[in-house]
Amino acid sequence: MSVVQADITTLGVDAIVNAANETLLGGGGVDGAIHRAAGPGLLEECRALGGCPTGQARITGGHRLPARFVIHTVGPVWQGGAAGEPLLLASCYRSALALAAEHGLDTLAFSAISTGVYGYPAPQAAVVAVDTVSGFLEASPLPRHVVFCCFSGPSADLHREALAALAFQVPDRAP
Ligand code: AR6
Repeated sequence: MSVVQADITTLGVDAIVNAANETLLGGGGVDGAIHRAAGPGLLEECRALGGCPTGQARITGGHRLPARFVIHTVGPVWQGGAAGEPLLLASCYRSALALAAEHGLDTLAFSAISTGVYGYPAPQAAVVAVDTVSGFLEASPLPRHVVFCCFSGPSADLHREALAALAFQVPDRAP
């Protein structure tokens, strides 16, 4: 796992993960940037998918992006934290990782799902992201590399801190 501060539409990875909405028909934020960079073929492919429930993920081609695929996931809208948001956010990461593994993908870059328009507090979201990805990678050979692609410096710092905190966790298995 690594952290980069970048525009996710510039990354030449196997797949980038989009923070979409349930319609999968585009929007603002990273979703808008991905659709603009990918071109109209992406919207056409998304239309055929018929939407995606919160916490799940769908895969499309990358069209004009340097990434070969886009995995679209729908994060929870933050409602205070007692409406299942952490479980739904973790499910987004796991669903995207499972699709990447199914498609034999090596390198996957995540945007910080739900932390923009959907209002999920960025520090808590970074911990869910890093812990969930770490747990998945322990049990699965693919993907081999996961990049947390952060748009801002503070977001990148939060993901680096969450990664550093992993190193201090006591393993829950007996040696
Ligand atoms: N590259 C990487 N990260 C980005 C980029 C980019 N080009 N642009 C924004 N971010 P958001 P959400 C970061 O709002 O909260 C859309 O309208 C941004 O700084 O894009 O899951 C959808 O259609 C933030 O940290 O997604 C939905 O309706 C993170 O991406 C809704 O917004 C996510 O912010 C989804 O909201």
